[in-house]
Amino acid sequence: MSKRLVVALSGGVGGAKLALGLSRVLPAEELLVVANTGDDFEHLGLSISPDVDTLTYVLAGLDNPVAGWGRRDETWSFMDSIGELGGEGWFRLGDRDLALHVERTRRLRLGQTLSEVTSDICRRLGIGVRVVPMSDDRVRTRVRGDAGWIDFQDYFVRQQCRPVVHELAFDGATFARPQADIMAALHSGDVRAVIICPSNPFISIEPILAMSGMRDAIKVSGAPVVAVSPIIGGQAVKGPTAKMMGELGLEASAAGVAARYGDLLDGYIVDHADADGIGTVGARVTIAKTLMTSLQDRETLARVTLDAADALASQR
Ligand code: FO1
Repeated sequence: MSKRLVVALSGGVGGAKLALGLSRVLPAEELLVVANTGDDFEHLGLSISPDVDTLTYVLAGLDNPVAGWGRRDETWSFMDSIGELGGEGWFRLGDRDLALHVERTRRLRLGQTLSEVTSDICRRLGIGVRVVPMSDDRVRTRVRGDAGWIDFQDYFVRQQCRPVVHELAFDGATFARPQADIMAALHSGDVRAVIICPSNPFISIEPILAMSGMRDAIKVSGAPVVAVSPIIGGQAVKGPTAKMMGELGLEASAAGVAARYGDLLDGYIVDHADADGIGTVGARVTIAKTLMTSLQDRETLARVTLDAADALASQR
């Protein structure tokens, strides 16, 4: 039985782009996307899972192509009214998006797990690929700024990433159990590749890797681990990656991200803009166009990443 399952780790908008590319070049049953849940929070009495929802909307073709998060064709009546009533309007919930949060919250309160709810919602939205929250246990990314510890969405959305980041913490990660389907896949012996999508390594990928047993399971899978750099030309395509790296005293570069992943990486896909400075990272470097603006870009980068993994596997 040749190794046929691709396990992708994803968070945020950049990760979802590559996940879409992978979903278009692989049969649905050969792709499992692990969604970061460190960005989750309770807001307006609702359980919000932004990275799960971004993946869901992108894979269902329902995403807002401008923002990258939330749904297209949105209306904002709920937000208008919440403002009138003195409620919190800083975290924008469109009327269609709101239905997902309300329904998920209802089911969670009935005792369903986040992965059960996610699986049913993906099925109802016609998604064949498995979108699996990294854990059904609570993990929360927290940021220590000058004013002390704050919740992730407060940092990222309410304060628009302005606070200087002195430290990050993933509350609950050491106790959280990686979701069972993920661990079963990684222990199946059938994994073709583990792909780390071009997400912010700190806020989207590290919460996944911080869970006890996750790094070991990736190693035990025997699959080549290939990451796509989220930095192009020393800048993040979107979001605070470069700013955060500088504030955490790390080199805000493609090489800096590879160093952060350490010996986990076998392959690393780097943009042409960073080819010269990449030097000798511990992984085999492939130079490619990593900026994804078109659907074709997403598919091409997915193929490049899979080819890099297959080349590594053939040398094993
Ligand atoms: N990001 C923003 O910058 N502003 C928002 O108002 C906002 C609302 C929002 C609603 C639902 C959702 O699933 C995501 C949303 N995001 C918003 C994005 C979200 O904060 C980030 O995508 C992740 O948490 C980090 O990648």
